[in-house]
Amino acid sequence: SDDVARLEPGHQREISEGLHARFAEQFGRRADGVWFAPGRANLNGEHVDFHGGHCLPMALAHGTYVAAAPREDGLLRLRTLDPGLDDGIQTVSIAAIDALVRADAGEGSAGEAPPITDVHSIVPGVTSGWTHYVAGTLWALQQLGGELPELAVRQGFGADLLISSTLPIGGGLSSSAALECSAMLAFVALATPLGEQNPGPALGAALDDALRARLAAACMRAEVEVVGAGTGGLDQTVSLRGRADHLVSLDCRNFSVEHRPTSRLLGEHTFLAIDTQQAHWLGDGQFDDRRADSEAAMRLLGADQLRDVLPESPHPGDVDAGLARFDTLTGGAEAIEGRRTSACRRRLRHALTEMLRSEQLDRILGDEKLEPSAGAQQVGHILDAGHASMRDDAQVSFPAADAIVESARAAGALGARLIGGGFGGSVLVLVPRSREDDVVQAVHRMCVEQGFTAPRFLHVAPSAAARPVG
Ligand code: GAF
Repeated sequence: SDDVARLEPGHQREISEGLHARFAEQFGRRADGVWFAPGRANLNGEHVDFHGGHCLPMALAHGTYVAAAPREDGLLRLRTLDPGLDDGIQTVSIAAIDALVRADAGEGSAGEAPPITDVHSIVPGVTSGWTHYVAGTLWALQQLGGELPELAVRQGFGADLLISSTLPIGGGLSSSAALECSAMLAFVALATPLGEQNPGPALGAALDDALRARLAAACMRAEVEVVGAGTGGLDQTVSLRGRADHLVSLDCRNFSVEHRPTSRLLGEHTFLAIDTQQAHWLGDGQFDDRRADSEAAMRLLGADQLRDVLPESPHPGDVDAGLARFDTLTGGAEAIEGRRTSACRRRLRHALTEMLRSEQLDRILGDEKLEPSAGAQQVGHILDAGHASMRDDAQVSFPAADAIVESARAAGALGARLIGGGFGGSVLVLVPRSREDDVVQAVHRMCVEQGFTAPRFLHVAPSAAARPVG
């Protein structure tokens, strides 16, 4: 029907030109360029990046655009065009952010500033809400420049930024990382020797994979240390290191990346993301709570990271063995580290089975002898198993996501699961191209009938990494 909401990625050139025009209106000067960073959908590997697990994400065509021009007074002036967030131009002082992070790390004098890890205690006028992500990114780049002269931020650098996104904000498709990574490229281009030597589109070519990996780590620091959200690096990695028509096969033990072509799998099939319109926010404590359960299990097992509980090429029996060891070590106690044992065991089971599923998927995607439709069937089953694990073991799903998964399958999808951190966000569906519209219509109708907010649909085509676009 006509009221189905589809989110289109738009035309990069038109978006970039429009942003240049709005920038001139807003700031009364010309932008030096526009930088883009994609959101992501993750086929498998949720809540395992911070445990050294294996993830299989892809970069989306949807993402965040930043138009920017430098200033020389150490101030960031930021405006977002997102109607839900726009509150006019926000001004942030980078020197103040630095002082706050130092005080939090115990390097400043006591009482100098409230701890920045508590989002609500950040002092007004320094930064608030979404502006943390941008300010934190520049702060993290400054830290990185301490090690890498080509990324040293020049003294007194500041910037005007105008931001616009084709992603749903808080929709579980990595709008936060897309904001960090697009701002990061703008800052690298405008503030560092690397940008000076490689102006405009040349910057894209100057960013080799090793450098992109370091920038991803810096974006992650921004989110962990400045925003105070326990992100594990998956989102920033795929945004900066994804590739068109490929999945990223990401080993979070060392953040090494390989690319797996999707052309065979996606010949007759396609991915669809369904934004439930139940916004999630990583900083609200629920994500960290799940993470703390699994970390308690990790310490009980004496592992540095949960990935170490499994051998190099794990099999289902290895998951059972890990759980059996957990049971022996808890010895029937109701709590470990003051957390419910049963909850910690579920988080452990999610992490271990999720890691196993990534290995299985990686094998399927790499198997050139497998007939494509048989491969798609197998991928579909693994998506379904991933959803069950998100719902029953990680316990991060919610009624609208469960109902959408069911409805998509009933309408012809090969598999579907909740992706991202959970407690809101999006469902990823694998569907024969010929059935995509049936799935969209059926899910929309079901949501209206059951009283869920009408979802929004995004066609997912694995796309290129963050880059300068205009
Ligand atoms: C969020 C986090 F930011 C990621 O690091 C990852 O943990 C994900 O949730 C769950 O897999 O997006």
